[in-house]
Amino acid sequence: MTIPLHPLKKFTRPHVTRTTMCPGCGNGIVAAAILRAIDKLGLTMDDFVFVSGIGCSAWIPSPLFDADTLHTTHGRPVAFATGVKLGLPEKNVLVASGDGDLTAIGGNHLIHAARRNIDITVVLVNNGIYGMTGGQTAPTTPRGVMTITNPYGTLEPPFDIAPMVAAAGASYVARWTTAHPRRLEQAIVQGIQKKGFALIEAVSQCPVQFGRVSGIGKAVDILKYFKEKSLSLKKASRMPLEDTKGRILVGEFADVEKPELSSQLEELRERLREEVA
Ligand SMILES: Cc1ncc(C[n+]2csc(CCOP(=O)(O)OP(=O)(O)O)c2C)c(N)n1
Ligand code: SF4
Ligand SMILES: [Mg+2]
Repeated sequence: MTIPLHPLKKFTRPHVTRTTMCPGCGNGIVAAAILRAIDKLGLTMDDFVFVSGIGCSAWIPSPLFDADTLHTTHGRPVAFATGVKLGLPEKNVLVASGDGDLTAIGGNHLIHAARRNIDITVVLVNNGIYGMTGGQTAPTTPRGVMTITNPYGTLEPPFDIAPMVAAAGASYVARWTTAHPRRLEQAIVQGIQKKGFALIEAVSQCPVQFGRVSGIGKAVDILKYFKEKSLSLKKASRMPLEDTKGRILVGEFADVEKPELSSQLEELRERLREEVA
């Protein structure tokens, strides 16, 4: 009897048979959404360079994806990805990393890449906490949640990542949760196709740290919570602002055409070459 291979197996390294993720972690849903998006577009792993930082979510592409992957230092994947895109403009450069990595230590890289509108796709896994290092408060941790670094409850308000990156200048921004895997996949398709900076915020579950400290519970409880709390931007726009408080707004926050950095630099190089010829 032949056992059929998983349709996404062609994208993963044959010798990697285990993951670093805990059971119930949302990272598997996000990884599958990325790979299905690539499959849907008819692209291969040779069309991509994947870049990640440090954290549980940074293990999504590396070592699992059978591709060129850069597992970089904490907070720096967007900076590395910028270098890769400028050196290899023909490649799709996709960053997959966590909320702490990309909005705490790496926050300035993120907003400046959005401002520059460089053609990179960022899949940001927002699990509301530093998962890998034991559950410290992240810039995304909701107010009041008791973490090991805020044992009396987090006092600071969290970043609202998707609108923040849209305001910084990104061409494409969407937010979905791991309870919307097909919407997530479609947003990644859009992000890869967009010529410009694309951010897909994947609100995801960390049952081991966030589920425990927030009191929401196990993976299934968090997924149910995401379903209940999600509100589409379309519906929200027809509601009084007060009624949208405490909801997870999902949908597309930006989808615009504007000048992109790597092609502008290429044009500039071409012009200068002509001028000195
Ligand atoms: C310069 C530096 N500072 C701090 C750390 C410790 N560190 C590693 S991962 C991490 C946070 C990861 O959180 P996040 O990006 O949200 O990823 P998650 O584990 O939640 O997926 C921290 C603080 C480090 N590795 N390097
Ligand atoms: S600690 Fe949380 S984010 Fe990290 S692998 Fe486990 S469940 Fe996932
Ligand atoms: Mg995190």
